[in-house]
Amino acid sequence: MEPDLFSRPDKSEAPPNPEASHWQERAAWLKAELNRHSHAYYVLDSPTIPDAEYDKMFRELVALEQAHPDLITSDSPTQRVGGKPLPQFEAVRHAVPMLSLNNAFDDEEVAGFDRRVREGLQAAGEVEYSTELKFDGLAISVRYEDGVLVQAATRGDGMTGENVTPNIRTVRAMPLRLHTKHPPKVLEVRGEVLMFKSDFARLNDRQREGGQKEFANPRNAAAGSLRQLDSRITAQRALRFFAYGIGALEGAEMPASHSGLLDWYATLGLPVCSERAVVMGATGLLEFFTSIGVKRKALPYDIDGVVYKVNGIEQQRTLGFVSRAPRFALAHKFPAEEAMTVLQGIDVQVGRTGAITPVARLAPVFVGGVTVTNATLHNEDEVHRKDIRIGDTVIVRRAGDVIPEVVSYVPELRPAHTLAFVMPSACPVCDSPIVRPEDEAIARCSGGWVKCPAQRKGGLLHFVSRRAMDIEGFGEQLIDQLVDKHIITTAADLYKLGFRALAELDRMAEKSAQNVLNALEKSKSTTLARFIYALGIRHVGEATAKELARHFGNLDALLAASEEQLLEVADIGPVVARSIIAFLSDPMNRELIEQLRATGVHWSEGTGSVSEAKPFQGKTFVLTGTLPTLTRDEAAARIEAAGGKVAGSVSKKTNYVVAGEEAGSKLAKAQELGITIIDEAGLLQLLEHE
Ligand code: D41
Repeated sequence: MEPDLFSRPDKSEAPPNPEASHWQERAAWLKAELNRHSHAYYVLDSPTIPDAEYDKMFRELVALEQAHPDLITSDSPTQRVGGKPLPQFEAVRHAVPMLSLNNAFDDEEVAGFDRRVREGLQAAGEVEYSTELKFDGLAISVRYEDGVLVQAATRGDGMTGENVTPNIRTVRAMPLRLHTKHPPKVLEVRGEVLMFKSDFARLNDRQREGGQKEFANPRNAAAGSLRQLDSRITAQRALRFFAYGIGALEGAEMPASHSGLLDWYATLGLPVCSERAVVMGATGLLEFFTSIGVKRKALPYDIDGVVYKVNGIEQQRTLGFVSRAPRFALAHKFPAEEAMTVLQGIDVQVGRTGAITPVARLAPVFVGGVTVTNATLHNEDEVHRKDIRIGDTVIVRRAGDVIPEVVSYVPELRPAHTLAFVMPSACPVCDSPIVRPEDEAIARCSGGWVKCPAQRKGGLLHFVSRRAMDIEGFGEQLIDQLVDKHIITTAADLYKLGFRALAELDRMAEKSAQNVLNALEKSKSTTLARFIYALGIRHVGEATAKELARHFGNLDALLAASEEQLLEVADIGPVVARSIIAFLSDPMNRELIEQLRATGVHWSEGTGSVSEAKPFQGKTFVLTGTLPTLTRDEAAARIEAAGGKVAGSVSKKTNYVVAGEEAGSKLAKAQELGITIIDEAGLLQLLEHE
C-alpha cells in the first residue's frame, strides 16, 4: 500500500479546496482497491487479502462517503447493499431477443446436431466447437453503456423481461464498471445468475434458524433472491454470475469466435467460467460431456448439462435460427435429478438397528436416469418440518447413486384433502412397540433382532456386505427366504447352511448353491476389523472397527474391555463406548460371537498397540489412481493386514505412495515431497519380502 496517498498533493490539477482533493483521492483509491479484491475473490477465485482487511477498508469508505455524499459514485462497492423496495418490476424489452437452447439427451442427438451443422456450413471436415457448462440458474442480460452497468433484466419470454437492476448491482462478481479504458458504447452481456452450493447450504441454515422457509435447491434459492422486490434482501443472498453470450454491441469489434468473446469478457472483469474448451467434431463434444460428468459432483455449483456452440461467429451467422433457438448451439443435458410426482402413501421401513424410516410411496417417475417408486423421507421430524402430506405433489431427487429422497412438496398443487404422516406405535414387521427416546431424532422398533425379522434381515445383510465379511451371492432375496422360512436366525447359522437347504430355495440353481458355500468358506478367513464391523454394533462403523482392532489387537482383549478402556481408543467417545458395552453385555451377542468362532471364522491376531513387529508396522501408504489387478479395498486390506496404515492424502509422514493409472495430484505432491513412489508390482514385492 502507499501510505503517502492520503496526503499527497496534486500539483498539476489542484482543486480549489485542497482538503476535498484528499478525500476524493482516498475514496477513489479505496474504491479501486476494494473492487480489485472483489474481482480477485469472486471472479478469479483467488482471494488477495483477508476478509477483515477488506471490511476495514470498506468501513473507511462508508465513513468517507457519509461525511462527503458527493463522493458516492454508482460504481462504489458501497452501492451494492440494495435500495428501497420496488412496488413491482418494470418490464424491459430486450434490444436483441434472448434466444432459447435446443436440448439433446443422448449421443445420437448430439451426432445429429453436428451433422446438421456440417451440412449447414457445407463443411468438408470437422467443425470447431466451443464447449462450456450449462449452469442451473437464471438467464439475465446486463447492459453496459460506456463501460458502466446501467440495466439488468431477466430473460422473461425472451422478448421482454423484468428490470432487476438494483438486485444485480448487489452481485459481487458483477463489475459495476468494465475494466477497460476504452469501453464499447453499448455492451449487453448475457449469462446465468446462480448460487453456489456452499452459499445455498449457509442460506438454508440461516432460514431455518430464523424460522423461515428453506429453499429446495440452489436454483430456487437463486430465483427467489433475484426476484426480490427488496434488493436489500438480495444483497444478503450471495448470488453469483457467469457470462456466456452477447446481445447488443456498439462501438467495439465483435471477436471472431465464441471462445474469443469469453476471453475478451474475462479481460473486461466479467466472470467467465474456466471449465470450457475448444474441441473438434462430435467426438470432441462427447469427450467434453464425459469429462464434465466425472467432475460434476465436485463443482461448487449445480449444472444440468453442457452447452456446445459453433466457435466461429461468422459460421454462427451462416447457420442462423429456427424459430427461437439458434442452429449453432445445443444443450446436452444430464438426466434430470429432480422430478415432480404424487405422494401416494408413507410406509415405514425397519433398519438393522431397528431405526424406523418413513418411506414415500410414489406414482412412478423417471428421475436421474431410472424410474423411482420409493424415496426416503429420512425421519419423522423431517416429514413434519417439511410439512409433507399424503396426496401432495412432491419434488423427488436422485443424485448419482444416492438413495432417492423427497425434497419438498409443491404448495401450489396441494389438494384440498391431504393426510398427515403419523408414526405407528408398533413395528409393522414384529408388532413390538416403537419407541423414541426424547433426545433422539430416530424412532426404533424395540424388538431387537431376536424378535424382529426385519432387524434380523438387516443385520444379516450387513454381515455379508462387501466391507464386512464380504460373502458374495447373498442378496436381499436370498436373505429374505432364509429368514422367512426359518432356516437361519443368526449370522452363525449362515455357516451351518448345507448344500441341500440352499439348492431347494427359489431361484437357486445347484451351481449357485455351490458358489454360495464356497463364498462362505472363503469368508471365514478375515481380519479382526472386518469381523468387529460385521457384528453391526450401533455407532461402530468401518473406521471405528479398524481403530478397535488396532488398539486391542485381539478379540478377547476387546471382549474384556471396560468403558474406561474403550474411551482410550482414538476417536471413541462416551456414546460409542456405551454402545459397545451394551452390545457386549448382551448374552445373546456373546453367544453369537462364540458360535462364529466355533464355525471356524478366524483372523490373524496381533497383540494390539504393543504388538510384535509386523512388516508394515508404522508405515503409512497412500493409494492413488487405478491399480492393474487389485481394487483399492484389496490393496488397503493387504497393507493393513501387514500392519501398515492407509491415509487419504500425501504428507511428509507418508512412507510410500502406490500409484496406478491416471494418478493425479497425490502423485504430484509425492514427487514434490520426495516420497518413495511404487506401483502395484512394487507393493506386492514389499508384501512378500518385508
Ligand atoms: O449455462 C447456461 N445455462 C447457458 C445458457 C449457456 N452456457 N449458454 C447459453 N447460450 C445461449 C445462446 C447460445 C442462445 C446465447 C444459454 C442460453 N442461451 C440460454 N439460457 C436460457 C435460455 C437460453
